[in-house]
Amino acid sequence: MADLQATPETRNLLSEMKLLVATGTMIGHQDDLAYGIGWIAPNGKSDIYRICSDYPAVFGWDLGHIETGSPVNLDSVPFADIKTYARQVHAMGAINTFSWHCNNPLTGGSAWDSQTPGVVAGILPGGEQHTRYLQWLDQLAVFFNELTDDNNKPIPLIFRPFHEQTGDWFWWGNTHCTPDEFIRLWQFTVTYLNETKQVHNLLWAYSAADRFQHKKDFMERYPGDRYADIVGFDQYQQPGQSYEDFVEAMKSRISLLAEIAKEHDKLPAITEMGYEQIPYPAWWTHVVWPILKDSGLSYALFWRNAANRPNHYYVPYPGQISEENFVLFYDLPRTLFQKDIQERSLYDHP
Ligand code: BMA
Repeated sequence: MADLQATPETRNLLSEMKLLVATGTMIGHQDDLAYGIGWIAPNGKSDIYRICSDYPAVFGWDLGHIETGSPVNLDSVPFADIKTYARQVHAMGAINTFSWHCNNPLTGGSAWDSQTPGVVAGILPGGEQHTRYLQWLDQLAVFFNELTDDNNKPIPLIFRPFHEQTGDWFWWGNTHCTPDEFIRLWQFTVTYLNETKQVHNLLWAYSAADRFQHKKDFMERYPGDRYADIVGFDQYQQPGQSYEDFVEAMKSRISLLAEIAKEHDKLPAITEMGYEQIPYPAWWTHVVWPILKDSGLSYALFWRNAANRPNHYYVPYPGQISEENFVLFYDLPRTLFQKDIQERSLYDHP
């Protein structure tokens, strides 16, 4: 494990997730409890629940802007609410995963502000923004350490920082730092949170963009087996892309990922996926299921249903054209939702 001092519950989560792969692939949704189409909490709940009377097995949240001290994240979800949701998720035996679209520490711009060179180099030890980066990690550590359950134990979670690093749109992307700088940033972050801040409830997910053709491209910025628990990538069906093309592209990357996961003893996942607006009524059973069914993936996380951005949604809501097909997808024995995993006691340590 990336954290040799991980809590028993965190270790147990990883072992249980590994065992669960034999049963199926968990289905996840970003910001599922926070908002959806036509509602924002507390006036509504889970678009997936509205359709299936069940929740996803994996819930994604984003910590972007926590580093600024802001009370709300980059998509306007209050961090206090994210904590409440994450506790609910844990109480129902499901899994939380956190990404971090953190601002550019040099310019103060967003995660996508990638034009100024040298940002990663600047936050490494010895760099001019290093102290600022430590303050950011301190804020993260407070959040993770405060995320406790009813027995005051830290809630295990998946942390997926610096994602899509094989692309160039974030300031930590592949054309903005060398592989060595990226790897040093990752390793420093793990060590600082684990050892200096005593955060011991994290599984670390190394999550690439769909910009890799060969194992070596994926592995170019991999921080090493000592620094990751989960390996994954993000890929979306693009407008105009044929279904056959998308299924093929996904399958060939998944087979590379499966080899990597096996060789390095890591858990494979699709850390982000989707087809914006799901314009194809049978997308779930005809496109997603062929991709997932023999994949050996732990989970696939579908992106958010933005309440305030019409047309930016990735799972159906009541009335959406793929709603009925999603229920068929839900009913497949090897797509795992909250009710399928609640009895597994993923966190219990005998
Ligand atoms: C992107 C979009 C943005 C959002 C960001 C972080 O894919 O959904 O609207 O701000 O993710 O959640």
